[in-house]
Amino acid sequence: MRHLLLFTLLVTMLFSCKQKEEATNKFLPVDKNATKETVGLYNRLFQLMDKGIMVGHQDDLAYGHSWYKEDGRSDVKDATGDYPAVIGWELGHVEIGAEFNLDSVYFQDMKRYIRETYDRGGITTASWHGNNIVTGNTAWDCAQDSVVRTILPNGVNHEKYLVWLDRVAGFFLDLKDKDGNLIPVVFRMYHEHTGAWFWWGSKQCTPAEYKQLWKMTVEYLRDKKNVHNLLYAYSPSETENEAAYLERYPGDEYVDIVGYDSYVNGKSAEDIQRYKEAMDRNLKIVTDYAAKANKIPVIGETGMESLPDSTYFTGIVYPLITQYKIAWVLFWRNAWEADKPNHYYMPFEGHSAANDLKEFTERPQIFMNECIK
Ligand code: BMA
Repeated sequence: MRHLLLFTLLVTMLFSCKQKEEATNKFLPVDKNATKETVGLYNRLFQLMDKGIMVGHQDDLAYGHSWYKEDGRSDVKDATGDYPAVIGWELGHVEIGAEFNLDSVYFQDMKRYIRETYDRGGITTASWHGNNIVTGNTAWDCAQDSVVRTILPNGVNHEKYLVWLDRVAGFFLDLKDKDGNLIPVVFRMYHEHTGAWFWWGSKQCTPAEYKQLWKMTVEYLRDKKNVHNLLYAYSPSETENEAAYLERYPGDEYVDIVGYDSYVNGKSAEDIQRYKEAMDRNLKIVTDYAAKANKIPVIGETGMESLPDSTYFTGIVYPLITQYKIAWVLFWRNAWEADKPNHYYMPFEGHSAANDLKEFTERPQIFMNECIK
């Protein structure tokens, strides 16, 4: 009898452990060979999303308003006492083998910041303003409508572009934790493509070409370069409706996270009203689609430059985002460059919106790094 009881207990334990594992890793990313940590991150995002919304900030650890490279510093931490839960990085110029990115962040430093974030339980996402391969100019050189075509298989720049992707792959494959395991990252590539300001934009390539570019990139990184620590995020600029949102969508087989980018352009009441409407509309588009397709919805980029409205966080952002279930909202960078004194999207210590950000981050539904540890 005792043996039977013991046996039943063991079977129950085994069964419940299995159940737990299944429950935790219910969702599989587009990379079926994704590392355990990457699958873990994907599932963690689904779980976190049920509880609250994470705060993200671009380049948070590398520099801030009027400072550059001070270990442990963060404008957000100075203003609120904690690091953001999500930190965004920019890979632009990694493709040409540069030592530092287009905003002067050394890739070696970036890798260290990503490790620090991971050790703190935080989440990393990366954008990529890669150069225009035809002209050698920046991502914003969008005068031609044929750059993407030259990159696709059989295009004149295809082989050269694969070398660029090799370097992107090399960066991701060099992100290791202290035990040598790859650190998972959300790769938000070819973003704002419904606008026409990058060489991969809506006037620069056809929907079919854009989709091909996306698929080619995923397949090359995943299947040829064996990069298995990525979740792929699709993030157009704000759109009018689901059809427009999906016009260039490469398909559920190629996307893990669905987001959008939207900013307050200006500071008048009309500008703010327009932003509120665009945010609300796009939040609905991404959350509805994410629910249908089992994806993670996010706000890929947002903000109000210089924060002329000192109640932006509690007065504008909070009431909008808390009506929806999203994983995070990422605010754009606080430029360190002397010639960009007004280019910041998070308050720093002493800024008139600093208390508002603090109050926002202290609300139970809003998650900073400590909340997700
Ligand atoms: C833009 C601006 C630029 C920056 C670029 C890439 O929105 O912040 O100054 O170089 O993003 O990070």
